[in-house]
Amino acid sequence: MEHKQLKDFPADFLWGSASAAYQIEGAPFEDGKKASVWDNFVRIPGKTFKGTNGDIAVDHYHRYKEDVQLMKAQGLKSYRFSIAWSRILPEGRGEVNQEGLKFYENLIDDLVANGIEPIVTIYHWDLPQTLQDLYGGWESREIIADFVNYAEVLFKAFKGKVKYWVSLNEQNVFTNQGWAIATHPPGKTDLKLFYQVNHIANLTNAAVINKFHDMQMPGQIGPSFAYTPQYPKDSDPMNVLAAENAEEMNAHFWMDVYLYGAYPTAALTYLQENGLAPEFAEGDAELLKSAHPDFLGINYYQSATDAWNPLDGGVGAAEFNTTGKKGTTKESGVPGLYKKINNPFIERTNWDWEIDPEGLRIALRRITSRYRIPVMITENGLGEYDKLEDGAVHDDYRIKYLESHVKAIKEAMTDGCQVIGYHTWSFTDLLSWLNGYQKRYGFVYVDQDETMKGSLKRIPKDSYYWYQKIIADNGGNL
Ligand code: BGP
Repeated sequence: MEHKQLKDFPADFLWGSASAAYQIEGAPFEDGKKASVWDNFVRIPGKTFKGTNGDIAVDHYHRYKEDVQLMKAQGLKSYRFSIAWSRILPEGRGEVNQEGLKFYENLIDDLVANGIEPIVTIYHWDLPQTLQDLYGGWESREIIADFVNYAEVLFKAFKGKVKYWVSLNEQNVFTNQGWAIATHPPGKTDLKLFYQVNHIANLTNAAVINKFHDMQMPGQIGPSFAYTPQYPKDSDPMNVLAAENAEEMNAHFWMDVYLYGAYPTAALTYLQENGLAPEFAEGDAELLKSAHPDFLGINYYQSATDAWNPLDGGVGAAEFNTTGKKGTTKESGVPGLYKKINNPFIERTNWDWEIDPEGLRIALRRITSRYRIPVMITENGLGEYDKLEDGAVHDDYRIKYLESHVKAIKEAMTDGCQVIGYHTWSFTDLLSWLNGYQKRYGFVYVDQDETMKGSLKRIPKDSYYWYQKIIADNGGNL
């Protein structure tokens, strides 16, 4: 659709930015916190880029006040951050660690006092190690009760102060990387287990959403899904089918469960045929159907393009580009379903992530057509090498990226999509799980190098000032 005029953003639009506990806080064992699975996984040689870890991260735990002041000065309306489960319940269950709770209470109070809406992610991947050891973490249904109990502690503590809650961050990413391709903890490659773990995560997500609604919490809750809309290589019907397969297996497979409480038909048939389908216990189907998120969080970074990939001689899985060398990503796919190819119409980052603002509009349109639910963009951003020159970072490439994506949202909203907020990834520079500190996303540069040394000084980049203006104009001046 081409519009003669684009709609204005609503006055209460949440212009925000985001982060996650492990990637910014540091202080992994302070004030009673115990290890999460990430505290240990990063110490396995070869798992992260140059062995980087979050021991210091960007020291947000000690510098949160300074960070909030930078947010305020920028004019941020909302800030999405996650809570580290093992700060609240060091062993995942049992007694609440009041000092851990206090840290987040202070942060939330500081945000509210400075006019910034706190948006809390309950789970951004840092599972308490004790629960992993005790029953295999997400591999056991025991996690459902433990997770709901942990969330209830947060709901009670922050009722009325926090209005927006994200249940699970990128369930599709942490289950896939943890149990299918071994790049996240617990580092397994077992497809059958991956689908079972994911099923348990679905049940957990449903249970926590129900808990929130049963407690009549003021506000809204929803999961954040990493959505990569799929395109066919061309109009060859086999390539169109390949893209349908990829969309079904990688998108509907999660979003249908969140919004309809059931797995999509073709995906489930495929899993059953291959002996991979999740096992349903009594009551599972009802639980999934009973939960209704208030909004859908979307983390959008890129689109993907697919071609047919035959069972016989097709391309299989490949490693990600964690080197930051453009063009080094190998072809990958699932034989019998699809293979991912380079889209010749789209630019790529140095990590081979496709830069496609139109893809965000397409994503929002598809969600609106299929699910008719308000969307909160919970992540969007550009990871690049940034250079500090004479005390400044001229990240015009990031401004270009973000501006084109904000415009795509405006167009989607003019098409009729309901979008309640936009959160860039990330506010300050932070630890990229697998790519260390060299792949930077922030509005605020942090003096910290790959050896995890540096003054940790905060320096606003050019993009910081660009967003300041966007917020002040309510996105009017694109
Ligand atoms: C998302 C995660 C974030 C963040 C981002 C950038 O998948 O939710 O935590 O890491 O991706 O990814 P990366 O650091 O791999 O570039």
